Amino acid sequence: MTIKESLIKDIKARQILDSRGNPTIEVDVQLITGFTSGRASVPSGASTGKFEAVELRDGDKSKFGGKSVYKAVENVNTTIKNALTNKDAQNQNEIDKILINLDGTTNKAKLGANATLGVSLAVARASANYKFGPLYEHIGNLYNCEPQILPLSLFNILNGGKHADNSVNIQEFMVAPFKCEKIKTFADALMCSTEIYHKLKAILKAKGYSTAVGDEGGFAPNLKNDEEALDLIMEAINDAGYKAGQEVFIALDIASSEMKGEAEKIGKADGYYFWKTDKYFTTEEFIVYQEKLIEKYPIFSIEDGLAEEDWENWKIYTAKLGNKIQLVGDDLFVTNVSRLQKGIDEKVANAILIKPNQIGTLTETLDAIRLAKQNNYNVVISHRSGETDDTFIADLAVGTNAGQIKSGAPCRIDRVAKYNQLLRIEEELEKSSYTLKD
Ligand code: 2PG
Ligand code: MG
Repeated sequence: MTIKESLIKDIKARQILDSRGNPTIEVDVQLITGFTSGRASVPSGASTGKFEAVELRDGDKSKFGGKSVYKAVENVNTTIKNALTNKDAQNQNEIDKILINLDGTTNKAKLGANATLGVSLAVARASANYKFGPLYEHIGNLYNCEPQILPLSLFNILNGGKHADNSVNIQEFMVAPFKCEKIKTFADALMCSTEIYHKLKAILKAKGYSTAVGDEGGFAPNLKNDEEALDLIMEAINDAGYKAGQEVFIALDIASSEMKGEAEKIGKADGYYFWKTDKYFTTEEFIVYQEKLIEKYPIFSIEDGLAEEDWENWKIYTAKLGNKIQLVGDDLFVTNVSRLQKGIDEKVANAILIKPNQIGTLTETLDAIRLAKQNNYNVVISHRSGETDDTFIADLAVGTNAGQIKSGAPCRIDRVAKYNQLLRIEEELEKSSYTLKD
């Protein structure tokens, strides 16, 4: 009998650090065949959704302030390793099923979604390496499509909310270079975003504002209000020689579950609160506020415009704005097919943010992408605010022809590692197109 060479021989996890200096998990999967292995590490959020799968942390205040992940590492090195040894890495479905069953909870609370995802992604890498092919191609096989779309990229150039210690409430201000005469490829889009980024830096400097950056590499100045951030971005787009609203559009992640939480803290059962500038909105006012922003600025996408449990208002909000712009559910859907299905059934949002660590396995991530696409919801693959040097999401975006990605600023290696990987993929693909729109 010959032994199949793609069987898993060994799995080893370790604790490493993420971009915020917090511990996270890295996993190596070794196959029977000589030198074939795969490595993956897991990112971590700051503005995490209530319904995300569980990120297992030790909670021992004497180590990394309670943030160590030794238990998740141990779960990989014992329970998971025992269950997956001699299983075929090429069968991602079966591997992920074993992980899901081994955990046995609906939110990966037992083993930790950080443990399961690290293994799941490392298996996919080992399998791609086994075939001597690129990861995006392997993902294309799993997803059943031919990878050829480089994603429309949402570059985060100004940080606020829980990602920066400044006066800006909205969490992410992003620029999206659309396909046009000047921007034909992902490489062009990356150049465009860096040019805008550097112009923004010069503008901030000239106004005497700070040019220090937040968690995702965007600038984090203290501004008069959130609209000033949009004014400065408009100026930067213009200074860089691009036409806002024709060549470059703006995307926001309001991350409004945070504003809902802050409203509750000041005793309001309804509404949203900009806690940094002490401005309270009723839900109705908050929707009107966003409508006005859309009228005034070339905003094409708003993520988490309302909070994760505000389903009834989300319906009204989607009915009002859903035919004008892209409305992305992040905390709302948490890469979870049940929550996405509820959104589809109730006509809530029209796009989903995909973060593999919100759900805990690659197969479940692909299921969420598939369900979204089947129902004409746009798909935005996303990093987390705490990142590693792992570039898996770049391959995931192309491997599923997802259409969009956000990976932070065109600055700081934890962010640009993904964009640099997209450059390599674009160079490698014989047939490729930047974005779905021509
Ligand atoms: C988000 C993300 C990534 P975090 O809200 O979309 O930008 O932030 O990882 O902190 O949840
Ligand atoms: Mg978000």
